[in-house]
Amino acid sequence: MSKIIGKPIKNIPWQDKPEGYQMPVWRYDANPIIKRDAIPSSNSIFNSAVVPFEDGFAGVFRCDSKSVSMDIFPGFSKDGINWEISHTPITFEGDPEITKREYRYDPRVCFIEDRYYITWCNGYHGPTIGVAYTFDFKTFHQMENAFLPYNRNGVLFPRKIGGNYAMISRPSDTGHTPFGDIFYSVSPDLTFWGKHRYVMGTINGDASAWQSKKIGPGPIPIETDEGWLMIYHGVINTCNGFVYRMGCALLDIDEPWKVKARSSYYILGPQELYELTGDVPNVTFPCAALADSETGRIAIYYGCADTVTGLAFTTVDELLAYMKEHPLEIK
Ligand code: BMA
Repeated sequence: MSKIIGKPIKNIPWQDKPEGYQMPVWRYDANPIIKRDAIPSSNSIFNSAVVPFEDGFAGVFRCDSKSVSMDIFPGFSKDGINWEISHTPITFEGDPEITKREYRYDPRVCFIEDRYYITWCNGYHGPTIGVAYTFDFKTFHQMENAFLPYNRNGVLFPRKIGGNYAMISRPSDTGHTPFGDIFYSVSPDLTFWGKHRYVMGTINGDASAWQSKKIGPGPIPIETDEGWLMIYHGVINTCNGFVYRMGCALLDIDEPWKVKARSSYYILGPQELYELTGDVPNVTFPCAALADSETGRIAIYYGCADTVTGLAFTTVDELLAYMKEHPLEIK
């Protein structure tokens, strides 16, 4: 048994693995948990992030509007499954140069020390990584953008590493980026970021073709006694466009740019109708994972076909065993 390091989450949403199920990640049987029109203005609600909060859960949700603008909205839940999402987007306090909104999407939420940090893909003359914090999911304070454009998918680590805050991200271009690798950066103050290190990239050839076009970080990495468990997205380009699946890797605990293990097989991909069809077909895009240190249970929240939000389950042992069973050679 491997151990998740962190607080227990007694009320983590959970269903047991169906009898005889072959894959290491299984879906909630009443997916999708959030429908596209869950708030009056929304065209779609997907790629969203949740964390334990008070005696339940809070989250930041990507709700694209019926004008198909992208913004992020706070929400609360008692059980992590039924969500009350605000009908108005987050407004940020901070330097007006930084808080003025172009677009906001694909949020992540990370509790560090005493507050909840939010990172997201923030329009600032091109996509970059927005950073903000909140204590209560009511008042939000925006900080400087972490990087120069262009970057999407900035994901914080839940504690300082080697004395610094740490983030993994995926540098990109202005469009639908036909490339993408994962990099690691550190900061003493969550404002100035540097010491950028390459973590891992795409895999060419048939060793792991599902991640041949681009990869990018997903949920906040999960601390375990074997290293940081990283769930990420991997993309292949097909004659019908990009297909987004999920994979997992294990990063060194003190030097997380060093990859200790990575699975050649994906852990979940578009197979159910709500993942195969929607505004952007064939997308399963993880943005959050709850991890219970007492039981090793993990609940993954993921966007389905850029339209609705799904929930899936696994355990730390399932993912570590899967990486051993289907290893990718680390170069
Ligand atoms: C990425 C982001 C995600 C989206 C995905 C598939 O580049 O825009 O928000 O889920 O494409 O469309």
